[in-house]
Amino acid sequence: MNASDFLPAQFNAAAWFVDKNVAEGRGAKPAFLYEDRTLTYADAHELVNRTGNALRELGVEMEHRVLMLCLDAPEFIGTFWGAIKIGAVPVPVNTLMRTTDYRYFLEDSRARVAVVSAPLLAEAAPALVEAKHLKHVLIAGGSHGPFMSYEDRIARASATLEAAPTSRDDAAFWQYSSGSTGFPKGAVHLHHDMAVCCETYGKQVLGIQPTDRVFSAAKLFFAYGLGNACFFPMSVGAQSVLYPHRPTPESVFEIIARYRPTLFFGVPTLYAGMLAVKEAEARFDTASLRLCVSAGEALPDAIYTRWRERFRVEIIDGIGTTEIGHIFISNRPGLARPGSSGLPVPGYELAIVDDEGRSVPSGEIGNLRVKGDSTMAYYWNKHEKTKATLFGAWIQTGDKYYADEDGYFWYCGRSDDMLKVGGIWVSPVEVEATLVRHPAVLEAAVVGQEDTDRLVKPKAVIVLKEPWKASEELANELKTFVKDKIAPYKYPRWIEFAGELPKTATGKIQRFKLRR
Ligand code: 3UK
Repeated sequence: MNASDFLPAQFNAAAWFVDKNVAEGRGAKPAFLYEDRTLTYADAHELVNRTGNALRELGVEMEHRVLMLCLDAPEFIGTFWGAIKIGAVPVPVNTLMRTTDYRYFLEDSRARVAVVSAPLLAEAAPALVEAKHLKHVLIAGGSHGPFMSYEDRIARASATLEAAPTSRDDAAFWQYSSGSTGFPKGAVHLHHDMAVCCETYGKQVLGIQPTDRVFSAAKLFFAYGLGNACFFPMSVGAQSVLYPHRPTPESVFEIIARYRPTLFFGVPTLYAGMLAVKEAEARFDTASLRLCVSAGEALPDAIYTRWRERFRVEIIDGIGTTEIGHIFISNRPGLARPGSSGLPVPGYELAIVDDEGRSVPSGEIGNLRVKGDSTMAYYWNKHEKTKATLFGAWIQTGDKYYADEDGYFWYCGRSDDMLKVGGIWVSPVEVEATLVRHPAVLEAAVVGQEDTDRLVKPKAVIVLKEPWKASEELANELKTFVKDKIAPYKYPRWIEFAGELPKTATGKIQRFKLRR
């Protein structure tokens, strides 16, 4: 499926996802349920227009980037679509990161304006103050310190705004994706990409309807959360529950019981945590759910089976990537093969190739390649990484897969050393580099190890300097050390001490030997 088959050449994604709901008479329908407020589609439309105008008044023009460090809250919706509507390019970034990460995102994107949710200001402020290209900062939902208030600026801005005459192939938004080495790469997505995801996965797998109400534990800044809680529901005028806090198993059950969503989106680690809540099926009413979705890492079949037994609803596992925008291989309700990623999503073509790009015989493991029109155009300012990832209309995901005789796809690991931990990337190289900053550590190697739920978490193997001695205390100190220095979810859950690390003749750590 190509966007050119169903979208006009002049196309603005905000007009399609926001304005259309109002134009087609759904203005009075609830769009977002946030804390104790309800935003109707008319409210969302007004918020988007006001934000677009406010950004323009601050000098944002077509193609300028707007960095978003936003919680799942109205300012995310207003800024994301408001920027797109004026032809600018919102760049929502991970809210769990550190000041140094934000420094990089601001520098790499050259954002003119940043919109930041107030609770995230403490971590972001030093980076916001220093950023060379940044002209203005808007702070939403609380005290704004030396910066401007988002609410004040949008209150003063006009509520009417015409969509900029963008092309369906203009850049619409970026999302950063981490790799095992080097800095995160900005995946440049075009105005047509989200519409393609809706025509494919949204319609044909979720079968999302105007009567659906969704809740995504995965946040809007992830590609997974953005589809789940924003563009899929908006594509049909459905409702979405926005939760700005950390999704713990208990809080997620409470939201489900309180808001009664029909669709729920989680990651395997969260499903495992929810299954560990004793008597959850008696304490919380989950009867509203018609379907649950898992992505981010492979869903172990035991979690699929236990969830269905206890909550009487299916979890369908599917694989998506930031670069492709959303899910392109997925199980189908009633046809799931537990442990597999499922069948190709209509609209995407799949291939499994060897390292030279030749198809492997069926049933054999190889590199996954995907062809689909929601794929990013390129990585911003990363030409070599773009060439190593895109092959004409095809993209290589970095995953090893095989397809069985019935066409189901089975995940067999990564071709790099990257780990997916609770659905979020962790680079072993970054954790190792952090560990060696501790005075006791001579060398460190980080590898993935499965926990009791068969989900991968980082483990560190450490060689100590003289005269440091291995101890439980030192292990705990090292874990805390990592948590304090980089995004806390990256810390090693286990520390092992060793006399030496396995290395190649050239001195490269052989992580695969430590995995065995
Ligand atoms: C891994 C999976 C096995 C795989 C994502 C849904 O996770 C998303 O995007 P990211 O860019 O990571 C992509 C990588 O994560 N992965 C994701 N889902 C699965 N591995 N089974 C799965 N079900 O390595 C892939 O290359 O963070 C998920 C929708 C949109 C997304 N961006």
